[in-house]
Amino acid sequence: ARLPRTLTRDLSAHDGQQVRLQGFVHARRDLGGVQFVVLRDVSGVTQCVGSGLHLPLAESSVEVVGTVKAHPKAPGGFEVQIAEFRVISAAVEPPPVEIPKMEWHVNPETMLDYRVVTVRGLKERAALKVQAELVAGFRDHLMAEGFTEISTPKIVSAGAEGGANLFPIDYFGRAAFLAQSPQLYKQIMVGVFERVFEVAPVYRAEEHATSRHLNEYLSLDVEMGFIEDEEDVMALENRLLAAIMERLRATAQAEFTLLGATIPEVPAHIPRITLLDARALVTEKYGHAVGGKDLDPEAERLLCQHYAEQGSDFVFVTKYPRAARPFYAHPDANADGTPSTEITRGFDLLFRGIEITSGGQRIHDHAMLMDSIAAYRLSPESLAGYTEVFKYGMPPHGGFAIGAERLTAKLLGISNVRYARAFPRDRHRLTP
Ligand code: AMO
Repeated sequence: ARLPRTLTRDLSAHDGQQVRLQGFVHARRDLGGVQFVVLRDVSGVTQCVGSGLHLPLAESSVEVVGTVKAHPKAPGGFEVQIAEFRVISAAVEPPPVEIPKMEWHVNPETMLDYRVVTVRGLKERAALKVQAELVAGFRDHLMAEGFTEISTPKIVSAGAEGGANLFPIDYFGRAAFLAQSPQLYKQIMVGVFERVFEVAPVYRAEEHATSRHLNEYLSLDVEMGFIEDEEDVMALENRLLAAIMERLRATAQAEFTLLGATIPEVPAHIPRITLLDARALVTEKYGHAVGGKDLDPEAERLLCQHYAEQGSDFVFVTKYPRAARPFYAHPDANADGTPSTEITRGFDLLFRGIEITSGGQRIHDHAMLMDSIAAYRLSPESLAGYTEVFKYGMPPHGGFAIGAERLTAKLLGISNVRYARAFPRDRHRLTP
């Protein structure tokens, strides 16, 4: 009978036994009388030694049958002495980059040009593995809290986050756009399932090249009905992040170790500060004059530095002004209970120096929504398909979206969000 396949990470359980491994030729060395093959499978790498072998090119896929021997100097502490060696699928030419020798972020453009191969690198794939576990943790926790996964259109007739940054497309002769956010649809689906989430790419026609912007990114979206106010939404995100980090501790510790990163503690109560107080704090404490109506990237960095000194990698910035939020943001209440014309119940979450989330309570009252659309000078006709549902008993609701690549990059200390995506799209990059 054929030996079942063993993964390289399980070799310690087979010391002295014969195993069958399959994987890729990560590295190879031919010393004449003896040949070394470092075999890479999904779980790691292991050194295999044999003699009289004709080694195939690097990145060929191969099968090894051999005996496991403890070997303190080998990666993983074990080596496999090859009895049978078979090429499953031979590489037809040497890879453009030597995968084991490539340095993280050295010559990033070349690495991205050859991404179909460089993405096989141990660190490259570790970042994607962490993201996969993070997404699984997101799903699991939300489902445990009674959320239902939805799937909303990525080809849409109007923008959700304002007119800028939209990619126009030709939809059988009609004007259409790639979705910037599932915002309006996830709100509509609150009327169906009350609590919903979506994991899907969204599209932003950002023209500027920064280390934090992609033109296509994975948006982790949440929307929850029957809330009291945005505090319920922040509390949910706090629990969700704690659950995600717990999952990463259980499933991705090896990837964090490989990348020299640590999984953060999520405080039981993430600190909150209003936007106005945050702007004042960075000005008073760090002498940084904040431009615009929001926080600029330097202000985000300084605010996070302040909270890191107090032991939190996370901070919620709350009570955003209306001028810095889209039309659907719910106004905050004045002291007398009337709706504020200035301040919303919108918040951002900052993590290790950067915004990873926007969220807040949304307008659910039909008349208030129509007034807001008028105040923002948007076309009620283009939003009619969305506003319709607010005639039918929409409950108070709110939610948020996490940018998956930003969270992954910051978790792992990766300097550019492009390396937190298998095949990033930026202004100049449409392939691979
Ligand atoms: P916002 O536009 O702030 O909010 O986006 C939410 C989060 O998505 C991430 N993000 C990006 N990541 C990579 N590249 C980009 N170009 C990019 N733009 C945004 C960030 C950001 O915090 N509908 C609201 C969310 C909500 O209120 O539920 C929205 O889309 O991490």
